[in-house]
Amino acid sequence: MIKACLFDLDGVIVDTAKYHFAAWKKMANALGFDFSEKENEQLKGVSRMGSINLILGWGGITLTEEEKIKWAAQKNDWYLEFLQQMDQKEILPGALAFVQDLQNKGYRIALGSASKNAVLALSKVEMLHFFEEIIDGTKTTKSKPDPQVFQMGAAALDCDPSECIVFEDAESGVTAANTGGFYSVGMGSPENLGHANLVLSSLENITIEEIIESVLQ
Ligand code: B16
Ligand code: MG
Repeated sequence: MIKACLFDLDGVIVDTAKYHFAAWKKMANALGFDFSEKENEQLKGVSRMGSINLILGWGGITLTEEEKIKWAAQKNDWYLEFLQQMDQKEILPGALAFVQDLQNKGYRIALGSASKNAVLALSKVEMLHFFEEIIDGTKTTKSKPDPQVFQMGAAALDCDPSECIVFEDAESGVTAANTGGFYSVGMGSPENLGHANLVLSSLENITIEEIIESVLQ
């Protein structure tokens, strides 16, 4: 029996990827190089320090650990400037109504995100109150595809992974869910999310009952 839904944040509830991209681009440009939107796709679900390592690799730049920490903090300041301007318009299509419906029906709801800014982003779009538990980058020690973030979410809700559905837009996030024994719904394209139990392009025009029927079969 499904009791809970665990949601990734960026790419599932809100589209913060465009702000991460803009802030990382600013850093790359300041260091004298650029990277593409296609390369940016690879950063989805990747932690802050994991992201800077990938980006510096694309620019062929070597920095000391101390310099990396300084640039990652600068990127985060730029990212926070974008976050401050966010409002409910940034919620991805269907996400608000879907989560509201889950709450009305008594499902447990938690967040499982790599971001250390998850609480702020959820507050800006006025969705923080829906989430009973928030497991984010301030609490985890292992990155997706490790299932830790979702295992912690399930444990906090006192549910078994087999009673939870994970909603994820990143390939590594779907792998994390599957490895942890969760049902998985990939948000995006079957091209890279084909390993999910179900792939959806958005949370619009779909009910939790339809999703459960599909993932359980
Ligand atoms: P922060 P998610 C992830 O969010 C983003 O997809 C990824 O691009 C970002 O680097 C990561 O959070 C860390 O974010 O710098 O705010 O701690 O998809 O796991 O909700
Ligand atoms: Mg994501």
